[in-house]
Amino acid sequence: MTDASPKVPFTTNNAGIPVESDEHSLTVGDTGPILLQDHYLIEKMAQFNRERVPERVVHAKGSGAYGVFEVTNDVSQFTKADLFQPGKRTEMLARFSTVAGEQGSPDTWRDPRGFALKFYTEQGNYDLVGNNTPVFFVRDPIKFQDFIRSQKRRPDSGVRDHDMQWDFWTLSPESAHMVTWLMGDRGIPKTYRHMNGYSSHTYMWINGGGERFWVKYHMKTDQGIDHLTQADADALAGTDGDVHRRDLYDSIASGNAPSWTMNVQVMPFEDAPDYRFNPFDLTKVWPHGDYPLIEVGRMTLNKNPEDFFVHIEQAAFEPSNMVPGIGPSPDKMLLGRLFSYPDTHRYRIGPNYAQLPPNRPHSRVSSYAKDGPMRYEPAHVGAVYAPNSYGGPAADVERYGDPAGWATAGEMVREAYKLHREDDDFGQAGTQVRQVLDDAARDRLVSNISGHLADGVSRPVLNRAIQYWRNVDKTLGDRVAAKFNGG
Ligand code: HDE
Repeated sequence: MTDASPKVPFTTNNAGIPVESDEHSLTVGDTGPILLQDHYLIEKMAQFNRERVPERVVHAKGSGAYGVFEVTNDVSQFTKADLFQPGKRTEMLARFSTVAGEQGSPDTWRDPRGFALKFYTEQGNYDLVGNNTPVFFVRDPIKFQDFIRSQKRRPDSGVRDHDMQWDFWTLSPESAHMVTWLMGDRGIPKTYRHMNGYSSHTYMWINGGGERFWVKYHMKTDQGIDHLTQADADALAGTDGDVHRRDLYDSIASGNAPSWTMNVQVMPFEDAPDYRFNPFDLTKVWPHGDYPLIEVGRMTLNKNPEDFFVHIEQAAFEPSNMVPGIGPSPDKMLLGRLFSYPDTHRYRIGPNYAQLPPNRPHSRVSSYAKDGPMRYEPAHVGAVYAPNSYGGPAADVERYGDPAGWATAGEMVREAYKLHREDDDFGQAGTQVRQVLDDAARDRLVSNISGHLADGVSRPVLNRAIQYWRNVDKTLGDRVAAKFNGG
């Protein structure tokens, strides 16, 4: 006698075999011992114990959706990338996220937001894995791990600690520009739909004639930028920790598809060496007066994932997924990321993660990779080695031999970037405070900074933080100091 009523299908086990009951284990008599032969009971318990994959070590809490990218402007003079050619329409996946919080953390904590895009192009997946800020806290990947640990939990108490955060930031002055963004309105977007996305890094574009350009991407929300105040965010953290996840899902479900306009700033290849800032320093922006925005296209998210775990928890974004016409730049942080993302995916979801639904290309895959856990798509390449005389694929050096690189030479050193004439750690942060923010936004910035500093930051670190803000902008620093009896 199954539990299924006539109107629903009957339950099976994982092998597709109809099961007798989801209510009662198999026992001797109604009070007797449970029988080892109740393999369905065992399957249910064993499967349950293995439902978790390790969460992302950063960006664990997030949400995503599928959509489409449509080119709206001809940028073929700058890139031969297929997805950016006039008239092109490319399916895509986006995932938005916070950074420091674990999977169960509130959507409304003050934090940068991940803005990860995967374009299923005709030449393989192109992944643009950015944030909702155009800069980042550090400029060398060797410091990233330390930075993240300062934002997470103390090793002794296991709780987060503002003293750790400010200790790291005030000892790493290159963080000042990003911390100014973080402590401002962009640090808590109203929803994932009301924030911009940025490549942050500089990338290379190569056109059909082999000419190279440096570019920075800007994904400007068509919903308009909007934020939550610290007080509203704190309240929501207690009453609705998934508010951003729910908003994105419900908006798309109700047909209110959010969209973003993709723009790029384009720097001629030869401008880089003598530009006033180091154009590859991730803590710097390129003023739009130097290199204005050029529209490329529009991304619209219009399809919710059928299954959150399958499509979003297992989504694997990697900056190393760059298609012909797009390449890296000398940005040390980007080069570090080219290793880290595939490495984290192999660890988190297995070596064949690229075959999972959100990650599998929509174009032909002809790689010689084979076997390994959970592999289910054969290689279809006719031989298991290259070169071979059995019709297996061969790299087309003629068409794809350009390594999208740049000339380089020098001794092996461990040192900071050589400074360009306007490079420093506080200048662009100060410009943002004085020229980009209005009075109300500056007031909120002072309030957010001092509120964050007032929560558990020790006096020596607090003193350094006040000087850090005075270095950004003297008036701002004095206003913060005044909140602590003049500093
Ligand atoms: Fe990440 N970052 N990151 N990051 N990052 C990860 O990969 C890393 C950085 C960003 O929705 C991890 O899949 C290094 C900058 C996003 O699935 C990991 C460095 C920017 C996401 C990783 C950085 C980002 C991640 C952890 C310094 C914006 C979520 C889980 C060199 C330009 C993607 C994972 C998603 C995730 C490494 C810094 C954005 C550990 C080594 C800068 C949006 O591989």
